[in-house]
Amino acid sequence: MDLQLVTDAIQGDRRSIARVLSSLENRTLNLSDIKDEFPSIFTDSVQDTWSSLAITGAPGVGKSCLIDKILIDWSSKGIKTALLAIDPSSPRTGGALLGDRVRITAIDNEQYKDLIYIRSIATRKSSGSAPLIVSDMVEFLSAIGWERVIIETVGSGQSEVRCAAITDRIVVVEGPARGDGVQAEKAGLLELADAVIVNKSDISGASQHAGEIKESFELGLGQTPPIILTSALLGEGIEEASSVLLELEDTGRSKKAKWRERLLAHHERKILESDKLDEILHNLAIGSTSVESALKQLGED
Ligand SMILES: Nc1nc2c(ncn2[C@@H]2O[C@H](COP(=O)(O)OP(=O)(O)O)[C@@H](O)[C@H]2O)c(=O)[nH]1
Ligand SMILES: [Mg+2]
Repeated sequence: MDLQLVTDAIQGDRRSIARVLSSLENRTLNLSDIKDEFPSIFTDSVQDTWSSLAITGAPGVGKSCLIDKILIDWSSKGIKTALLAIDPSSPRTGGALLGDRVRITAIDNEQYKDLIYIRSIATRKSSGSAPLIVSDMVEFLSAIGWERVIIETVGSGQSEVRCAAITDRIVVVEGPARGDGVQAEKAGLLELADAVIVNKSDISGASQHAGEIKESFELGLGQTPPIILTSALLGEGIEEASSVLLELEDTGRSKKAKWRERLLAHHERKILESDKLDEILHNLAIGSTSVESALKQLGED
């Protein structure tokens, strides 16, 4: 491990932070090794609030625009916030990142730029378990002084849901109603939500959709979390959204669902990062072992 690099990152050098995050991403550096060398930065201080928040929802609902407004609000309050934008599809230099650069204007503000760190992650590139790579990055950023870490992720696909579940809180962003109500697939994500934001309130159907979501919580998803209407475009509801999110409580309701996802993420990492994986896959392929015994062998680490 490049001790100087990690030291520089801890001291706040942006390029070193980026390089450490890249090393965590491509698994040339393990968070556990950083912990061994620099145990003092990983104090488990008793927190009375969250340190990581996932903002998740379908592409185009306005997550990046909302996050931009929230970053501006939080940095005006002096809160240091890092954003990890997870883009499952595009390579690092692809269009999505450039698009997000346009949407995230907060970073261009001289007054706030020291309080904001933005990085996008193309999870498809990573060989390991995406949720836990993101989890390592979040833990590192928190340890080096980023008070709040936001993860922007598309809320579909198991890996993306799991990336959200590694955070302390989850916010689901929705758009106006499209006439299909709240479907089962969406209900699975809403089950994890500590708050729901219905964005694009400047377009008709937003408050109707907020009502549908509220109803679906009342009809079975359990305790209703805060449901906030916003327009990132017009700046409406942003103040409420940023202050609700800042103080967001852990909905007891979502605890078990989150732990289920985290457990699966750890299980996946255990399999994907096992030294024996290659050999076991070979044995499975030639039919010399069974899935049952493969799992048993993988569980022995
Ligand atoms: N009408 C309207 N459009 C919005 C609003 N928020 C974002 N948009 C637009 O929706 C599109 C997608 O926004 P973006 O933040 O990139 O969505 P993301 O994919 O969820 O991150 C962009 O063209 C935005 O200008 C809003 O509150 N109202
Ligand atoms: Mg986005």
